[in-house]
Amino acid sequence: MNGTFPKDFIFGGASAAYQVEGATKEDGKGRVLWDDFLEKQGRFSPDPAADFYHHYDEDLALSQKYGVQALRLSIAWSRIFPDGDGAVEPRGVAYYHRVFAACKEHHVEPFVTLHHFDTPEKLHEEGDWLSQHMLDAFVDYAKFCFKEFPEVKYWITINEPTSMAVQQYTSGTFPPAETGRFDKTFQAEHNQLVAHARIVNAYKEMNLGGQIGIVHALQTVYPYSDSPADQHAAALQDALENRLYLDGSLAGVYAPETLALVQEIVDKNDEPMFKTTPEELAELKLAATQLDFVGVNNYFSKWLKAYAGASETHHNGTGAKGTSVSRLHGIGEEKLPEGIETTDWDWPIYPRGMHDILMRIQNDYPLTKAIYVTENGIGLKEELPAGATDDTVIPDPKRIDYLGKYLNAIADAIKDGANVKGYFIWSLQDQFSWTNGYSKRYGLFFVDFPTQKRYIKQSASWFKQVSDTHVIP
Ligand code: BGP
Repeated sequence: MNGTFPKDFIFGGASAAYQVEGATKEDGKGRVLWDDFLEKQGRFSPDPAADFYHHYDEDLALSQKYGVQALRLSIAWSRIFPDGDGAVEPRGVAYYHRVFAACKEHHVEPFVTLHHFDTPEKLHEEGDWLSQHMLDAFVDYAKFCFKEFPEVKYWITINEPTSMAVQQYTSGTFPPAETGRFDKTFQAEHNQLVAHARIVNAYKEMNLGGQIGIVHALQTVYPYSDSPADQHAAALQDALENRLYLDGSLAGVYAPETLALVQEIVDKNDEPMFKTTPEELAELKLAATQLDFVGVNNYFSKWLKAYAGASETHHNGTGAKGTSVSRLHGIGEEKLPEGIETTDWDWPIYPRGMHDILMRIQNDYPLTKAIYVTENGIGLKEELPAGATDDTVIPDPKRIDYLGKYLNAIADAIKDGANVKGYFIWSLQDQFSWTNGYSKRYGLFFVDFPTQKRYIKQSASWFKQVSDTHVIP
């Protein structure tokens, strides 16, 4: 315990436009893939979320007060281009200028994601990441942002290409909610990497002096046992969720062993392999040499057991502990070894997995210049105590315990040679969760959604101490 961090290590908070802004119908914002999907599902609405659209100044003031030195936030593409391309909505552009000005005023450095799961509806209907028009429109939107917002010095192209593709086409928890389509999953993964590479290469040509990176969801995958069959299942799951992306974005080339694992998955599911062109592969290669940093989102790890049956998944989106199921045909079955604690949403708490993924990037992807942990945190069921006043502090000892363990794992990785430059807690304030709604709270700041009042959690003061001292208490 008592890990320490280098003096220039940044402590930040993280968010995403659709999860915090609310105001989804305000100031000409265009519709996105989620609007219809959530309306039809009828479980929860993206409005008001944390109403960051109107409360950004308050949240940035709290950030400054509680040692949050940087904020990871995303631009809602459809606030700027309501249809994805074509006419610009000036009110959306003006809003982000106001947000970045407030960041400056409160000494909070913005790290800005261009795509965080919120494809404009028209482009989604054309096939989302499977459509070449989507790729072109995304590159144009990115270049527009680079020119329009010189106040931003840290850009992130895409948030979690893997989890977007897997949830859209394998587990079906994201729109268009298809299941078991590994061919589409891999094609969408590759296409996102191509779009990412084009943007990195364009940004470097524009010579704007800032930095650009990508953010990956990286669940460390371990075999359930030492048996060769379980080890192979882990390798297949790792190829699906981690390896293809890491290769494509950090090495700039898909290793033959990675492609063999992907081929095995699609063959076993009678589906075609994803397609590439020589031009795309050259773009990936160039981008990997120019990338400034990689963001790692790590919350949990997975254990894989061999499995020969049909694909079967159940997403625990309510916090009913023990209900998650993931068995994928041609890959394997997730099974938790004895003794590993989980959250109410069945996410295994395993700080060692954070250490291992950071070391893997450092050791296996030598082109990587810097690593940021761009998301980590714990979702909890939390309530405002009856009779709460403005000064009420929400106790969250479980979060402090989780953060302490994961930060220690990061400090250990730094000691072992990983070039980790910063940590962003998911999340800055309580937010709307894509598949879990409003009951899974992650924030340092509690948001009472009906009144939009903010309350401090105990973890915020703890976080300030870590940020001020760079030592884990
Ligand atoms: C990441 C996403 C975030 C956020 C987080 C927590 O995958 O980038 O947008 O949602 O996970 O996930 P959840 O809200 O499902 O608990």
